[in-house]
Amino acid sequence: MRLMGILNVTPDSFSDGGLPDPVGRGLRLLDEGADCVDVGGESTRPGADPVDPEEERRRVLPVIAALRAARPMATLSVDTRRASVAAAAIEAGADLVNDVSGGADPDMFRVCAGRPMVLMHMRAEPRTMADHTDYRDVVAEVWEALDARAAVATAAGVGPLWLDPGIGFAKTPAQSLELLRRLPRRPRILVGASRKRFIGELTGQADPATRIEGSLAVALHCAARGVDLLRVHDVAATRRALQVWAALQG
Ligand code: HH2
Repeated sequence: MRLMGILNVTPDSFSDGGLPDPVGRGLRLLDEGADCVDVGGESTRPGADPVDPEEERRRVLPVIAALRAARPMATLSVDTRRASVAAAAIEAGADLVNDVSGGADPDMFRVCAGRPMVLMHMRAEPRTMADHTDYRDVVAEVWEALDARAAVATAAGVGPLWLDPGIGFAKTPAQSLELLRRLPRRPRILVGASRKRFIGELTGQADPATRIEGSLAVALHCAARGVDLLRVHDVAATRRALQVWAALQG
């Protein structure tokens, strides 16, 4: 399984906001075995207000450019919902776009044509998504919605695509668990569950930074389900847990 290391260049991300040295952290994630570093300039935690695109660009572009200069061969992604930010990030050296809105910006697929992309499922906006958790069958509806977005992206020439059920995005903790329990077996699934709230609810840990063991349990579950790409904060620990798990599989 491949790992996408999380690098938030934000003052307010739920677990790792306000990093003093984002470039140094990005380099460390690569040294720890991340296959890709995902640079984001907007917190999308439940209830978060949107960030002005100009400010988002100001946060992510220098970090992407510095990582690209230091590691010409590394794979870098930009975590953004805005086509203007995506275009500037690609110009600065990003290889792919990770879009938590699944390509809601009407210009996004044009910007991403000819490139790999991550499409994540959510409903509404981070600020309001906690009010949109009414599903008949969360697993069926999420994957149907993702397949529909993937068809539009493919028709626009975007690909290969990684599809992500959006753990915690317009999902209750119970729905996040259900999506993980019933992950489909298909190629190119990405899961981002690292340090998220459903883990804290299970273990009674309010502080996201302490939720590492629960995050590793999810990582091993995803490995057993054949998930291709895992988006994590704790790259070194996840890599070590997966090494032992892989050896146990023979
Ligand atoms: N989760 C977050 C952000 N981006 N992208 C994908 N593809 N999948 C996810 O599950 C996902 C994501 C939220 O986590 P984080 O970046 O750690 O926090 P914040 O949004 O507060 O910056």
